[in-house]
Amino acid sequence: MEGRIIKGIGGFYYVKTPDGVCECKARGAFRNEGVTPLVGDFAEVEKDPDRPFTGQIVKIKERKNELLRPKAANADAVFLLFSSASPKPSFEVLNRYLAVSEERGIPVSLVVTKTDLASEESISEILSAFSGAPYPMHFCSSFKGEGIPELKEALAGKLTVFAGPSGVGKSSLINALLEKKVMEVGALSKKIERGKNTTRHAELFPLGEDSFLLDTPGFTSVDYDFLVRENLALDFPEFIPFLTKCRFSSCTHRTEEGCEVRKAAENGAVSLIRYRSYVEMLNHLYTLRRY
Ligand SMILES: Nc1nc2c(ncn2[C@@H]2O[C@H](COP(=O)(O)OP(=O)(O)O)[C@@H](O)[C@H]2O)c(=O)[nH]1
Ligand SMILES: [Mg+2]
Ligand SMILES: [Zn+2]
Repeated sequence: MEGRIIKGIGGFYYVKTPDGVCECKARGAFRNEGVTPLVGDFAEVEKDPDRPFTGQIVKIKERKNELLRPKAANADAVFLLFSSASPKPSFEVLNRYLAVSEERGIPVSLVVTKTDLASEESISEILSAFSGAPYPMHFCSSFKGEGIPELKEALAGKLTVFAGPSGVGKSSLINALLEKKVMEVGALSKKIERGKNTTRHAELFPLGEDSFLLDTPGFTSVDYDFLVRENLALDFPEFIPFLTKCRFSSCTHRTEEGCEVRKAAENGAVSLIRYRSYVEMLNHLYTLRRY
């Protein structure tokens, strides 16, 4: 029988099958082959004929992607959460995350949280920061329930990763969507996290039949040193129509004369904030040694 691994703890894997969740061990052969089952894996399960809801994982289907923090497989989408206030967004960090996501090939949607705290000014700042960027944007408040039904629709049929800086409300939003408290909320980052789910181990939370939510620990920085500087402009998809129009084919889109990307940023065709993030990232990549 086929199912999906939704949790792994202490050598046991919990596989959601059409018959219910099955507690499984991985077949010994996996360990010899160096394959560790991951949350999100599609698995073939052999049920134990003598004990209901227990079995063995005998096969893992090929993965379309793998995530590291936490370890998980086969994500269909990322929700990149940030708040308009408390904490204020760092567009720099968000743009780094978006550029890295372009390389991973997992589609990202932006989710602005805590709209109950938002001023009109902060919302228009966010809209202008991402104007022209091809990422769907949602607005929500877990406290007020605003935007929750629309998010449920956007999540349908997918495994969605909830990512974003600490304290933006990832765990709160998952609780609001599931209408029960599955995640611990609040300032737990400094303490030793134990007990209830505190975003340390990976666990998929089913939302209805075919949607799954995965919480992740908050990030404060994004490592992008592995990005190739010649390709960086492609990781800002809204720049692409301008790239071939620059005067010089070797244009890095910084200070060169006749740069159409810079011109687009100056006249508002692309976001100036996004453009500045690009320049800063590229300057950083040029400071790295290449071997
Ligand atoms: N005003 C307001 N506060 C929220 C909302 N969602 C979460 N918070 C608060 O923001 C803090 C961080 O929430 P949490 O879900 O733990 O964020 P995480 O670190 O991203 O998982 C907590 O104090 C929450 O009570 C919201 O919609 N509105
Ligand atoms: Mg959390
Ligand atoms: Zn250029």
